[in-house]
Amino acid sequence: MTLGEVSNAFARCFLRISAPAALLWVPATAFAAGNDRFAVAPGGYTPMAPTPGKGMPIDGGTTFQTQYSPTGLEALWMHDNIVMWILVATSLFVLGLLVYVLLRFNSRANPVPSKTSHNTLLEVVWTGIPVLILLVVFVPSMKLLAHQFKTPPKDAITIKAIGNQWFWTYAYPDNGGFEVNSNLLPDAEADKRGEPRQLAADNRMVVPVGEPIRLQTFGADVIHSFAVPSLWFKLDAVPGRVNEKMLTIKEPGVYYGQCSELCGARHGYMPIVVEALPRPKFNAWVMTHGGAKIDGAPEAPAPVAAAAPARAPAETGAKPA
Ligand SMILES: [Cu+2]
Repeated sequence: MTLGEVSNAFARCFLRISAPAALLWVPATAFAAGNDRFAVAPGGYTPMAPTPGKGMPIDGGTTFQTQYSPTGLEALWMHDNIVMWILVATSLFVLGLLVYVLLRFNSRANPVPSKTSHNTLLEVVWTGIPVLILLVVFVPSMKLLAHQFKTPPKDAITIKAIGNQWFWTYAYPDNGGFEVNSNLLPDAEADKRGEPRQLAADNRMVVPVGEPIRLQTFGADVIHSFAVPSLWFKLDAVPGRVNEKMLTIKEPGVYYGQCSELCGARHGYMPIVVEALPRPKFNAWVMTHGGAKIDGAPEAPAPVAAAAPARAPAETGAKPA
């Protein structure tokens, strides 16, 4: 860890020390109630312009990206307020001991070494204190793990991210089953659209904001990994198995990530772009695809057995007007 990272983490610690974890953990909100769930914003879909610095790496950045998911906030809080303090204190303590030993027990200062080989009290202390430290880390870790792998509610929307060599496919089984292929945008095109180079994609994974999403990952050929740092989300996409994790995004926005498992020659060129939109706008995007339907919307009633087909004008002898 560089000095910059340590000082950055300290700065964040002071900013956030007063915020208890309980306040940062926001349970996945329920769906937009009633008609909002099925509302379709007028005007179709226009890709959202990214906010500079949000959901993407920043120049000179040395630490975690700002988080936009409940688990991300919880994990970052734990890092800043628990793990980082323990890490710094332990490092300084060990460094202090080393310096003390170097100065106090070198051959000049201490020509006749002690022959002590056991000290029961010391041994109990240096075993007991690390155990206590591990317990302090264990409790919030397990809570975080449980939150990260909480089962999504039954009516959560399912979205599949399929890793291919070397692009992503996003499937929407609850929305009629359409699929979207997502390929890297060339640098010039990314510049033109005001998106970060090497991270922009031609088609995005569009999702509803503030709702639990059942995100499933698959590998079509080799192992890939679906990872978006600003959402604290990383899940391997493995051939022959389904991995699943709940994702809730707190704010509308464009969030960038990359495949995070070495998957071959163009591993570095399969970015992930998640665009979180309010429900009506998400529905509008869904409806731009052929055969799409809004998830949870009642199926159209089956057509009633058709009456005898009308006879063609030629058969009835009628003349067209
Ligand atoms: Cu990959």
